[in-house]
This record gives sequence, structure tokens and C-alpha cells, in this order.
Amino acid sequence: MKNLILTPIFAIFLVTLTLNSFSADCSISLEGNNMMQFSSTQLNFSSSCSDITIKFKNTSNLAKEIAGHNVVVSKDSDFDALTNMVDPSNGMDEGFLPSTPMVIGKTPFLGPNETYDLKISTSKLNSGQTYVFWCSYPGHWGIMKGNLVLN
Ligand SMILES: [Cu+2]
Repeated sequence: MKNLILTPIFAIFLVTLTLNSFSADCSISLEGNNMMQFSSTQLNFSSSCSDITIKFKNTSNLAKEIAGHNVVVSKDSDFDALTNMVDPSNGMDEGFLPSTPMVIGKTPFLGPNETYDLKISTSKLNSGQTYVFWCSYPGHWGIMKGNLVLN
């Protein structure tokens, strides 16, 4: 009698476990809006992913030259050094940032309704380390900043 009850429960548990591993969070959508806000302040990816993708869309109606949005991924401990390197002379496609290993991944500045899939190999990320994603448009990163973690 005991087995008759436990077997279906165990079967449901196994199915749930299998479905979860297939739907592991390896790709997450993110938007930047007119109010200088990201749609999330926390991005949780699964450490089982070989790479992660941030599917970014700028939903603002402001031209990228006036207030573009992008996504930069770095260690939180490199954030201050990187914001000090922001210089428009580096160009919009580079997010105003120079080439530096402190940038783990970045997108160009996007204008209204533009999208960009930022893919990062998880070999560049450690579980338990605090990473941040932020917009490198001058004046934006005070608000447009969130945490990225591998769980
Ligand atoms: Cu921005």
C-alpha cells in the first residue's frame, strides 16, 4: 500500500526535475525604458548553462545619441574603475568604453526598439561571485544597474 502511494509521487518528482533541467535559465529578456530603468534589477542564471544570453531591447523613444541604452557586464568590484573610463571618444558601438578585460560582456548603445542578444560564456563567470549589469551611457548607471548571478 505504501508503495502505491509513493511511486506516483516519486514519478511526479522525477518529471518536475527533468522539466526544470530543460528550462534552466540560460536566456533572459531585459528592457531599458524611457525612465532610465531596466525591467529587472536581478538576473539569475543557472550554473548549468554553457553560456548565458541577455536578450536586450531598448523600449525608449529617445534617439541613442540623446539617451541610448546598453548592457555592460562586469564584476561589481570593477564597476567604479569602469565608469571612470567612460569616454564618448570610444564610440557608441563600444558603449563609450575602451577595450579592457574588466568588461566581461557588453552591447553597443541601442536606439528605440533596437535589440541585441548579449551572449557570455559561463567559463568567464564564477558561481558565488557578484556581477553587475549596467548601462554605460553617462548619467544612467546610477539607476540602470542590477545584479547578475549564477545559481
Ligand atoms: Cu541607458
